[in-house]
Amino acid sequence: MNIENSRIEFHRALKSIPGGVNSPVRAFKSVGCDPLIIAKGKGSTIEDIDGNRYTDFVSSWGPLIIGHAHDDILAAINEAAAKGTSFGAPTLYETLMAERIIAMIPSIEKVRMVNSGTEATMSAIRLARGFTNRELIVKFAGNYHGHGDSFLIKAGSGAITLGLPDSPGVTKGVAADTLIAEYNNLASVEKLFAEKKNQIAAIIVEPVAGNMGVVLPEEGFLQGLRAICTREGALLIFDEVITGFRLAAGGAQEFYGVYPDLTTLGKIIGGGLPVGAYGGRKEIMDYLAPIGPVYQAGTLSGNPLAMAAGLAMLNFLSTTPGFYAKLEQKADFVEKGIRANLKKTGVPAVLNRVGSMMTLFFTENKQVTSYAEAMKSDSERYANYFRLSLESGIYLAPSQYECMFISYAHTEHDLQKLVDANLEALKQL
Ligand code: HOZ
Repeated sequence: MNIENSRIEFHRALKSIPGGVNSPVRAFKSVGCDPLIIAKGKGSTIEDIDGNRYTDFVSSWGPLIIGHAHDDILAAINEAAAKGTSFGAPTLYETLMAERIIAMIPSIEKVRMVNSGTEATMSAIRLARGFTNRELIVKFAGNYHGHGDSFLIKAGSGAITLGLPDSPGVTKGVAADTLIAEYNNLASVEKLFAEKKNQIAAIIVEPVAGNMGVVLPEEGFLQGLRAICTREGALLIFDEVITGFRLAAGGAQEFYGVYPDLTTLGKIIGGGLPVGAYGGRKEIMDYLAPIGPVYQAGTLSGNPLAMAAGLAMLNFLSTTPGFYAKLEQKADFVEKGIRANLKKTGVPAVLNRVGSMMTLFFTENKQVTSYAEAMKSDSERYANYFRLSLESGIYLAPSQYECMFISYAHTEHDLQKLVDANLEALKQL
């Protein structure tokens, strides 16, 4: 595989962009090679600037659930762009988007659009603090909620990939307001509430952890968080930036039947354009300015291009008959294939999957249900696996601690190619 142009261009970027990238995991640091510079994508395939083609299982880290450059999304963006790209004033697109989100996500009665998942989570905790008049938040080790200061404590995603779960630059004061509990461990949450009676504003959680690799909530975990919050007068925030519109039309909350007070959204909702949103119960959302005292704003919030792309995306998901059943079938095919390969080769690994998100953890452990278990994975082995997969034309997340996403655009041929490449790579590990 010739990747000379990618190499040259990455080294050029290193001179003008910190680490050569605008988001750390993209630098491929933990997989021991230089990143590919991507030229274009269509459907399930991406092409680098050397002309190499790969079947893409990163899907822009989640947003592209119907593949790259989908015709409906391109048409919607073009139509919106022709009318103007930003007004800093209300547009009809925003109301249509809000109405669509409210119709799809069960617990959302009102919603505010922002520009990224990070903005959504930062705003949601400010709102939770303002509404409850309490200061502390509980987050889970290995969960990732974007790069807001309050969340860069035992953070997942690029932060664990690069060994920076507690970032310098976060003040001691901010760090002290974030309490850390263990995912899938209700006792660790109860302990914090007992120690900090009437001081905790909210629990924020990825209902399915996707940023320490995929870790599923155990039976009763989400229900337990709901019960604790209700009992203690704290708000439950589901960070559905990854799971929203992915596990089901109504996200993880519909999938598991547990309903938070606030939900944060991003990724799929923008159809591949930068967007985020947070929403929830009316009485909480009406605590936001201009009708309430909690401030949050943004020049490009509700941007017409992003709204148009997102509406086209949500329209596709909700009008395509059997969309989620078909996605499940595709993901199930991959799961069965990889499990059979693991059996054949005897490589010790755990495959965690729910719906179209999964992670293959290289570990001697029998299960991965917690941050501690996820961290026991052999990331060197993953790096090797990643490079072997790339050689076979399969583009995976360049980190053991991210998800592999199956999209609606993946064909039977793509999925078989993935399973075959997986077998070849396992044999060579
Ligand atoms: N934080 C993202 C993955 N969970 C990575 C974003 C990117 O590098 O584009």
